[in-house]
Amino acid sequence: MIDMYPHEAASSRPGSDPEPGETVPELGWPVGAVAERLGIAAPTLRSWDRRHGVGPSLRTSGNHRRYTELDIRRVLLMSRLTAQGVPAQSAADSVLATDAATLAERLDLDLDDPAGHGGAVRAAAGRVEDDVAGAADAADAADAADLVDAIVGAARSLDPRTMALLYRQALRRRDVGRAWVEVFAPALRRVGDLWQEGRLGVQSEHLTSELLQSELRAVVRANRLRVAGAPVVLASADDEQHHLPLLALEAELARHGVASLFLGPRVPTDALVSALRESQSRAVFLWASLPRPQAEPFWRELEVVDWPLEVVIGGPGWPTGITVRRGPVLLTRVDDFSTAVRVLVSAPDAFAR
Ligand code: B12
Repeated sequence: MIDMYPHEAASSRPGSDPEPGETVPELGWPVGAVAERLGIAAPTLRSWDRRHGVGPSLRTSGNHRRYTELDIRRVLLMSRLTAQGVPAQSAADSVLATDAATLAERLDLDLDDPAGHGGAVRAAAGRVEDDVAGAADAADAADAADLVDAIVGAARSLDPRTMALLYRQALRRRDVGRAWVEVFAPALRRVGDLWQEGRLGVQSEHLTSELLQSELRAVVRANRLRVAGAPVVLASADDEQHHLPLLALEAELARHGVASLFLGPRVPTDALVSALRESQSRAVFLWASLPRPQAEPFWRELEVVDWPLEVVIGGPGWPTGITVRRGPVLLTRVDDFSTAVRVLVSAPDAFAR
């Protein structure tokens, strides 16, 4: 069982039988105890209560806050959502609209393993869970390395539940950009290398990427209402099947309030240009993992573009030395995730009114 409340066993809690000599809080948990238990600063807890209504349902006669177990679970969900980049008020709306049973589901409290299997990978996930709940920021680097190891382990043993939990762990303490750079991309590269060396089957690679897609899409969904303005079009180059970096970008752009038109892989180049025109997009990002020809067909298609358009290319497949500067089209090559985000976020919205 992965213990979502690592301090719980050592502490007394309302409604449970006290150990001899234990002091049971009479009404519920005071804010300081909740802060310590969940690793969330007390001022943050007070602010979530005051400003967003996610707080204790009880007060002492002296008007001090007292949290029940259910309140604490709500706070935990609030902290996960905000860590994924959901604005506090939207997170609070979602938390307050969730009933107790669904809350338990959303917190993955049912991660019991009655068959007792899962072995080393599940143990690794448990360790990571404990670390994440209790450790300080300084532990992040080690934590990221543990997560990568555990994700690769879950890929090898085709264990989707553990893998989904690990992805969520990564997103709980980091925004999606950091989670991509520190955890997801390194794990993908390891999985790719192991596949190339013949030490892991392609089914593991599929599982790793399919589950990651659904977690990244959850971040996009959670931020959907924040985005506005002319979109950034996200696509993979021509017949390129790899598109996970586009999903990570879509999620991170959404956190910045930038709209995306996610077209994914295998978009015919003429259809891509039509989409650019119809959506009056401010920029297009093209991903290539596999080698692209120097004479990229898409460059020719761009000749019809007569509005200011930033074309950003990324991924190891692009040859060096590409320059395209045709009228209003500006082509930029980026080598890492954060530069891609910076360039796309600052692309001028020529159609803004
Ligand atoms: C997941 C995956 C798949 C999935 C794709 C699912 C999906 N929805 O995307 C599936 C299983 C479908 C797949 C298929 C194939 N794959 Co594949 N796949 C991968 C894997 C594991 C991750 C891909 C990925 O997202 N990479 C993105 C990041 C994590 O990695 P990166 O590009 O190396 O990152 C560098 C930079 O790009 C930068 N960076 C990282 N993130 C970001 C983000 C942004 C925005 C920017 C700008 C930069 C940046 O940092 C890194 C440099 O320090 C890679 C391994 C790998 N190393 O990429 C293999 C890999 C790309 N695949 C490979 C191959 C060969 C294939 C297939 C041809 C296999 C086959 N025979 O069918 C097919 C491709 C078919 C096609 N027409 O496209 C090879 C490519 C080798 C090559 N250079 O030619 C790789 C490298 C595996 C390997 N080690 O050999 N694959």
